[in-house]
Amino acid sequence: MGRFVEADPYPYPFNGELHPGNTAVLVIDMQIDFCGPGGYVDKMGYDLSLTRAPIEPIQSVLAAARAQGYHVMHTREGHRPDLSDLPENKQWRSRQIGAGIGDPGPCGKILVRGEPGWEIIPELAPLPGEVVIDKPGKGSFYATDLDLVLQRNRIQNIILVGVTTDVCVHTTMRDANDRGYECLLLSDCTAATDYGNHLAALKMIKMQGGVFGAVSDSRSFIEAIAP
Ligand code: C5J
Repeated sequence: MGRFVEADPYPYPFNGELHPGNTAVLVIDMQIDFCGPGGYVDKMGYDLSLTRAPIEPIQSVLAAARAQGYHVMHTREGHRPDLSDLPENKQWRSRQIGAGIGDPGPCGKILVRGEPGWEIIPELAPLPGEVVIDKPGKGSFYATDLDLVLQRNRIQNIILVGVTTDVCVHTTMRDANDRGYECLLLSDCTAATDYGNHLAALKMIKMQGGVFGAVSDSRSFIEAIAP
């Protein structure tokens, strides 16, 4: 008798082994730069209501997960203050849309570690003792020790929430899947800067019998982990 989350295209996880000892909720990039006024996404002119929509559902998931003793980990996208880890082409492209990474903005230098915009939003602030991974790229494994931390904690299942569905969340999910982690994305706990991209990203996961894992929502996950 395993424990499963109602999910699409299969009940998650595949083996029914869902418990606090082997499962982490990974909160991706819920930073002011992605969902706060004056941050990177706002400077690019995208609709902040899209990237703010997951805040409440994530709060509910974290409360339930923490109450049951599940691991909760967070990531922050950002570059060193001297920008020595910022690829020239990434900076160039961001400047084309008026939100140059490393350039000054209303929330300090955009996507730079230590600046106000780089902070995780207060509504989802990590609790003391929760792992926070600083990443220079879109994926959470690239140039970080996330894999080491997951291995040391014997994590097999990753529950993905955060922003953006089509960029950092998807890149992380694809990479995690290749590394053998069993992945679940909670659709109402993620968002993209374009709603069509959000839907397309969800669809991609569910192809081929769940090519990158499965998709569910906050309510189903909370129900499944209830004692
Ligand atoms: C982006 C992210 N979209 N966290 N970053 O640049 O998805």
